[in-house]
Amino acid sequence: MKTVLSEDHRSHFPAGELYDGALVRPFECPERWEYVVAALDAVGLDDRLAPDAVDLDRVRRVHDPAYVEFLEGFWDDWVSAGHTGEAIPMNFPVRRLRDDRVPVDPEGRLGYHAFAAETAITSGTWHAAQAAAGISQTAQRLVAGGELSAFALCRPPGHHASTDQFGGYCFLNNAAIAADGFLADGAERVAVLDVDFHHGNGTQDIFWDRPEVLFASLHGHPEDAFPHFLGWEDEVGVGAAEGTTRNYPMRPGTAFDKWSAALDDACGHIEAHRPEALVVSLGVDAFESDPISFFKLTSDDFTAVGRRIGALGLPTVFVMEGGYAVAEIGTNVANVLTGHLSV
Ligand code: OKP
Ligand code: ZN
Repeated sequence: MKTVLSEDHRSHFPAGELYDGALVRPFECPERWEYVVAALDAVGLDDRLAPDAVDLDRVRRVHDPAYVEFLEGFWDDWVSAGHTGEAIPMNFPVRRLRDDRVPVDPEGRLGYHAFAAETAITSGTWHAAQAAAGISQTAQRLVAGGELSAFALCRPPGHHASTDQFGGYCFLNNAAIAADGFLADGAERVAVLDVDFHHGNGTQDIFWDRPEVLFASLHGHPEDAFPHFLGWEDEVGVGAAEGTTRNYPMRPGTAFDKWSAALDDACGHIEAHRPEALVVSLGVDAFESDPISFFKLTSDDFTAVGRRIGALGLPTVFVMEGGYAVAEIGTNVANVLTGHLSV
């Protein structure tokens, strides 16, 4: 299995994440990437590939072109307007405010295109977000070209990014871009399995009305966990896509017995969809000592996760999402990938 990666992720690392009433060092930090690379080396997963340049036309099949333009031009506009610090969104077009008008002022445009306030935009954010999307596209191209699997080591992550909003550390939805890439290359059906602790609200939004894409997500119940406002079991998709969204919200303390039963059920739906390829949103924050999550998976459980996904026998792109127990993130990712390869 090849790993697609680049150093460009380093250009996105905000000085602060708004957390507990303070600006703290972001949980989503560059060492995450380094721990993953080291752990892959340790198990001999050392077949590496640099990404091709991002194809923004394909990105615009998944994201609203106006949103892509916002991300591309925002930092210059922000600085031109006299701002000197990082851009943290602080007000949003929520209930009873208008979302049919896009403000002109950069602060307004920032809130218009965001759904949460923990995620800052910096001078290097667009560079890193584009690089991550290019990594995901390159991994997808490898698998579309006949490789059995590939790992897109993306940073920043992507599954919270919707058609036109950033948040939850995500800007471009790398997994959705890969899934859509298979369709653009001629596949009729594809599946996205999201095992990150958090609900993949962005991916769900992007494929909500697209029957070709099955989206299944295992996550902390929205009553208890970020992103709080999507991810209930009764969200199943709309119109011809009804039944192609499957949510498995689970409660604090959930361990592998319950979690793996949900995974089995999700895998059943994936098989029934008969996809030509699978994209896995690979967050490892379901880990027992993740600092911002509440599931209880062990490092060994992640090997079993990889084996279960491997049993599907599908061409698979793994796309890196979350995981904030930094010292263990590498082992947990490597365990999923070696488990997958062992099948
Ligand atoms: C991104 B990914 C916890 C606040 C949560 C944002 C978490 C984003 C997770 N008290 N803040 O899905 O791993
Ligand atoms: Zn997560």
